[in-house]
Amino acid sequence: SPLIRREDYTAPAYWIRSVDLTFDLDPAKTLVVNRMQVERNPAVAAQALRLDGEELNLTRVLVNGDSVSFRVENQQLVLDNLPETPFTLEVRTTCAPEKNTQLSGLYTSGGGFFTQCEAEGFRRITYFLDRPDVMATFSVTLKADATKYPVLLSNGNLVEQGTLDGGKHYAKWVDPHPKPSYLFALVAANLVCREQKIRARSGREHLLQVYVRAGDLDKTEHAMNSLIASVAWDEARFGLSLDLDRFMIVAVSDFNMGAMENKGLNIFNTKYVLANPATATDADYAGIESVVGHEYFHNWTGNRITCRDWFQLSLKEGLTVFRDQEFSQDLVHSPSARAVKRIEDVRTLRQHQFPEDAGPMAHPVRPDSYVEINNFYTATVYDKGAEVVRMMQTLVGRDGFARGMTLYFQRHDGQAVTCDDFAQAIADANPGSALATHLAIFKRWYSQAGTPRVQARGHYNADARTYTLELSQQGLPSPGQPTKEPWVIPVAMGLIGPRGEHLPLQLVGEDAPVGTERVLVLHEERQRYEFTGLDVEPVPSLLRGFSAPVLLEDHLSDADLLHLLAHDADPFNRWEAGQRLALNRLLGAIRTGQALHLDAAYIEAMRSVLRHPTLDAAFKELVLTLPSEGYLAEQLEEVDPQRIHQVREAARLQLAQALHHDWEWAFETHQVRGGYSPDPVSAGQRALANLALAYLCLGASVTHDPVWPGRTYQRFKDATNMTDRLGALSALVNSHAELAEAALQRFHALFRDEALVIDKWFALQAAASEKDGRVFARARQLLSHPDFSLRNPNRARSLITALCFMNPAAFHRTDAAGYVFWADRVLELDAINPQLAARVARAMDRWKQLAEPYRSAAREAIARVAARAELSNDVREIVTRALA
Ligand code: B3K
Ligand code: ZN
Repeated sequence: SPLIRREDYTAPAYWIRSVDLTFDLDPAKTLVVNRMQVERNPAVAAQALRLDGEELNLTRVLVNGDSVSFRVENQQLVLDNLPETPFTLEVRTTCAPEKNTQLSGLYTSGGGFFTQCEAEGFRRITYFLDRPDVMATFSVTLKADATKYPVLLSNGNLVEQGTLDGGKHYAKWVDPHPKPSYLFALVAANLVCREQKIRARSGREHLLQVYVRAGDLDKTEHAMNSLIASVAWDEARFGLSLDLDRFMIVAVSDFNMGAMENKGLNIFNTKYVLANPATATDADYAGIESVVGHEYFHNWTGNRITCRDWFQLSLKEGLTVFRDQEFSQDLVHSPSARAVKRIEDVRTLRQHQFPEDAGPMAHPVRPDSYVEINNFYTATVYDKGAEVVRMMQTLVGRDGFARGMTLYFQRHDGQAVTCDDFAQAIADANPGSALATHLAIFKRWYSQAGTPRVQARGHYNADARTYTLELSQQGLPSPGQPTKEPWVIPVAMGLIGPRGEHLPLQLVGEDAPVGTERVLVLHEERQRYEFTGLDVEPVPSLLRGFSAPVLLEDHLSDADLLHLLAHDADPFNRWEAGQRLALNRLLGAIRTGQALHLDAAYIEAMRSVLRHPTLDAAFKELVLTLPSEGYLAEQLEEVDPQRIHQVREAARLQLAQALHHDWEWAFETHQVRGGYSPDPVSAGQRALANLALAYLCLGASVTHDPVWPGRTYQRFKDATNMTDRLGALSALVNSHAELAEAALQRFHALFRDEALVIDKWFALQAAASEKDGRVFARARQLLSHPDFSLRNPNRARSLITALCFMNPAAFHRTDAAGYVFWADRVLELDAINPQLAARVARAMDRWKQLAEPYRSAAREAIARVAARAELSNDVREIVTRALA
């Protein structure tokens, strides 16, 4: 299957201006009548019309009502000798939704019909120019059995509905906004909805609806509230209002990813809609808020302005992730709660995007080539893409960025554009800004893969009262990119004095200090900054708020880090200092092979954060959580996952023991009374109480004192919300307490009918802290549990992703059984759902980093998958790159 290259882009030879679709819906055989208004694109040389199609049965082709000759070539429908003037093309096809296990195109789930078209699923519904730069207005008529499928939905406005013969009914929907085919959607199912009318600032009324299965209506309040908040936020922050009378969200339980921003008809994985206190955790509530926001924000960034081609994917995804991150931050009011969200986002970036950017799948934010576009919905395109947008905002300021967005919409509303167009608009709205000045260099963030390394060295000259900071940058080779040029790197920074004071920042040549925080813009390989007027030697606080997605080597000592942990005004860097202190200790023990001993200075620093009178509980929980095994692995040249696990577990145990009384205190003092609310303050208290409980149970696993496991089991039984119940269960399971088995059984019995909770039950067991191979053995057994299935993506992920991605010590075994498990699942899944199989395949991305015997065994497992003849393009691309 061929490599598609960005530089080969050409405009389409034809435009499709409008589409009229009629669906006669039947699970075994759905008839699709597709009438298109087509015209030649005069800007392109005359040529045949080639419409994309996949797994379709073609029954008829008419041009202006007459049958014509046609051929099907490489799955495309090819038509020659077409009229010079605009014409009507009618194509009739059938497809089999119930056989569509890939969940791309039109498929059935829980007895209803649903669609997923991005990126190239529309061609599995009908023949079309299935590319994002072809935008058409859609009118859609759905016909289906009235009893089985009482709800019939598509994009836009409902213009007609009625009954038909044979127990059927129909509905006709018209979407006034031209859109690319990837934004098409339909739903035909037995659903109920929560609805709410809202009045926008403009005075326009909108109907908001959340559709779910009949038993789930009591789990839709939070999604609706999140949607209402999203509409208000986009108006307030960017002046963007809803452009439709009706906006619908539909939940479906079989779905390949989180959700999809189809125009006016967002289709969601149930995981990102359904929540009530009994079934959903605080993290679930937060996830729903950000995904509802994300899909809603796509209405402007993605739908009104879309991508010219799929290489520009980050144009909509990076920007929309940035917008949903800002939305969640703006919903909370304290600066520290904002910082907590930022820390979580950075943790995700480092956990997923940094390894991606250092491995065989490394690619620029705007990729240069792909085999299967679905493989490029990546952490790089999404999360690094969001960081690129965030850096633009840092360089032009918040108001400047809002001006840039306004210009972007003035210039490009209704168009399919490129990442260059976006960056140009932000820069043009901010002439004289660092972004405008260095735009060409800045855009290397779109073209160069890999995480830049930034070195910082400071020198204090007491006689001259100056502090010299030298910053340099370097990029390592990545696939297809042996050398790198400098990036534009905004470094937000401050200088902290010996008493914890924030020193005024005045560079040599400036008349006066410019506050106590500023942004240095590194755009050359090496730059020096000389700060003046300093009577004391400062500790630098660099890259505040993680102002650029880089690896910083600042050569700070332990004493410097302890100082920042105690005094930095920037909460992100305060957290970072705590993580660095832990990293230094853990990496030291991992590298030398010596036993870990956490020193008194570190323990005391952790104690004073935990006991701090004013810091937020949520922030404390983040500081007291050690860097993950995956993050530790990324810091090492050669990775022994068992050694990492051993050392990290030793550190956890020492924190459990040394801070025993502090954990007891933390648990007792962070109980949330009253009804459940997912607000950040109560969520933070629950998070800290649950962390305390985990440490208390861990401590008890060596003392054999039954008190805390007993209290934890009681709390598990009495819990009135899922966060506390799952927290207690997790504390028991992860400390291998005797009561864990009883609790697991009870949990399953309580929630046997709640699919999303049963997913948690599988995931908790598969991601549990490994001990003597028991967790792996359990995970393998769970494959044959009656509730397990590879056909439902959430369920498949609950076991496989939890084991292969989230549990390195259970997965990487000296007997290679984890890799055998992985290869078997990838091959099984590939026959059902290649997109999902390719995701799972990426668990082996970093195999070259592994020490022996893991490395050879991993290579063998990947080679076994690659050797399979009937592999999908999706999986083949991943394993080929891994072996390259
Ligand atoms: N745009 C969709 C992702 C589609 C993935 C296709 N494999 C969801 C989102 O990013 O909002
Ligand atoms: Zn998106």
